[in-house]
Amino acid sequence: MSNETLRRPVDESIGETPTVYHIPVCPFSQRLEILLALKGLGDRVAFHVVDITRQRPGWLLEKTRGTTALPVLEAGEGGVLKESMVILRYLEDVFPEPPVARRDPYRHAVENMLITQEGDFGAWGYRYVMNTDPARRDEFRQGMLERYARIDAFLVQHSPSGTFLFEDFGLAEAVFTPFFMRFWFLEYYEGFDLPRDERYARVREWRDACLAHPAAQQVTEEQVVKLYYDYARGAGNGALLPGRAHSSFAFDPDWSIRPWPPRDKYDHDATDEELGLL
Ligand code: GAZ
Repeated sequence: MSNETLRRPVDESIGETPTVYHIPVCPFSQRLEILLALKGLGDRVAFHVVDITRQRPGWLLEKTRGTTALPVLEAGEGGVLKESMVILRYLEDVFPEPPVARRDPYRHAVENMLITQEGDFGAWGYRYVMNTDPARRDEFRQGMLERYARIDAFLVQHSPSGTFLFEDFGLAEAVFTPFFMRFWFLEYYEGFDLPRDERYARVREWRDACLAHPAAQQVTEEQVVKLYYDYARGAGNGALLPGRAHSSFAFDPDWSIRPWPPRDKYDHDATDEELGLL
């Protein structure tokens, strides 16, 4: 696959097609894909894939004025928007039907309250998987459980009898589901899962329903586990580990033909060959 291909056909009749520049399997861009899938509008936005293991092309740095974090959206009029939550809300405004965010002001405020937890929740899970000190594993596990318990308490307060926060998969679900999927790497590399305990029962129900939703199937557990091997060894964002010539985020060979990486991240450095990267 070329690193600069449009992944979806763009409807040429729409002169002002917004374009998202993104890293495949990035949780922040999956939010946008989920929102568009929920609206049935996947073809109204072009997705342009950027290879995180290479230097950003100059034309992209020009658009972003030097920043490298993705996704960014180039709106039809040529303006550039950054930050996934900003882009998500922009797409909700541009394509209001069917609504994904709640229209009722109180309900919208409730979903926004839950969304305020996303940064801390995501960052903790990433710090956990990137930890390389076995002595700190329990601290990270406890911290992850506390964050799940906080979401549980929120759902028990605002949605005690529902599955989703409101009647269907909405904005909060689009925001959190990509993290629930990335956290498959915690199951695989850290043996972490939510204990079957009352304390996590409501958030478990929410998570499981989010994971199963048809609009949120852009990535698989196998893909996450294989691509995030280097993260599990402490190297994020396509960085190279010592002794390695290829990042586990490389596009080629495709993840689907590589073997599953070793689970024992603390006492084994897998080689490029072992990871099927040669
Ligand atoms: N706040 C931005 C948004 O759009 O919501 C974050 C975007 C972002 O971090 N994008 C990453 C990127 O483009 C890819 S996804 N990085 C390349 C660059 O040059 O900046 C998440 C973490 C974390 C580490 C990595 C990631 C991640 O914590 O998924 O916490 C949530 C990066 C240590």
